[in-house]
Amino acid sequence: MRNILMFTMLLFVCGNCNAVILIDQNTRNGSFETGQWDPWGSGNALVNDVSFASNGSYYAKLETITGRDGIGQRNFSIDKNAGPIFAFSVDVRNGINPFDKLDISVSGRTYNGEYIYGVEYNRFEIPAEASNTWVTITGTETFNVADWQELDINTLVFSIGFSKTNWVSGELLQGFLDNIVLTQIPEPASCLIMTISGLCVILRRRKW
Ligand SMILES: [Ca+2]
Repeated sequence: MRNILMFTMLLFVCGNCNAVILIDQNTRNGSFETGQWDPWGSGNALVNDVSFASNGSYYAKLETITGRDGIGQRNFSIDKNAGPIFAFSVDVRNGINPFDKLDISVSGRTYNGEYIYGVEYNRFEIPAEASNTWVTITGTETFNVADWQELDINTLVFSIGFSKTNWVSGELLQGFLDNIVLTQIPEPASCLIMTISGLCVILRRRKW
């Protein structure tokens, strides 16, 4: 029984092994609590309202008459050895005239300047309940191995973009973002090797 518990604990630990936080409420202004856009590309406005924010007191308001609006970050310090998988979590809420789509992507360029991006197509329908409450959208972006090897990590960009299908020219659209988290997580294969290695250490110590 004790061995089962240890093995379960090991699996749990390795589920998060070597995960690198790139953006969260304490890192790179993931919750907008500095009251400044930096290092995000600027949107319409940062609003200080603790009664409305999803996390802390500030949230980002994006407002446009051009049909789409977004924010992003670049100039990450990325360790390629930490793996080609990125997990994200974004809190979204609709304004009075809502967007209906949210596109979230991690992209970059090869050393030759070719544009590459994660294999997932992360376009989300913003659910109707986002008009009354914050909705958390999560997912991953994974670069295939060949792309990851060729990626110039200095070009990596994380972007979040609102849009609306059937947008009418001149229509004012509004949406809110808060509590944004981006992590770089190790490949499952690497984790499995670490899990097996850890298990071997346990078994050796117990002389199984
Ligand atoms: Ca916040």
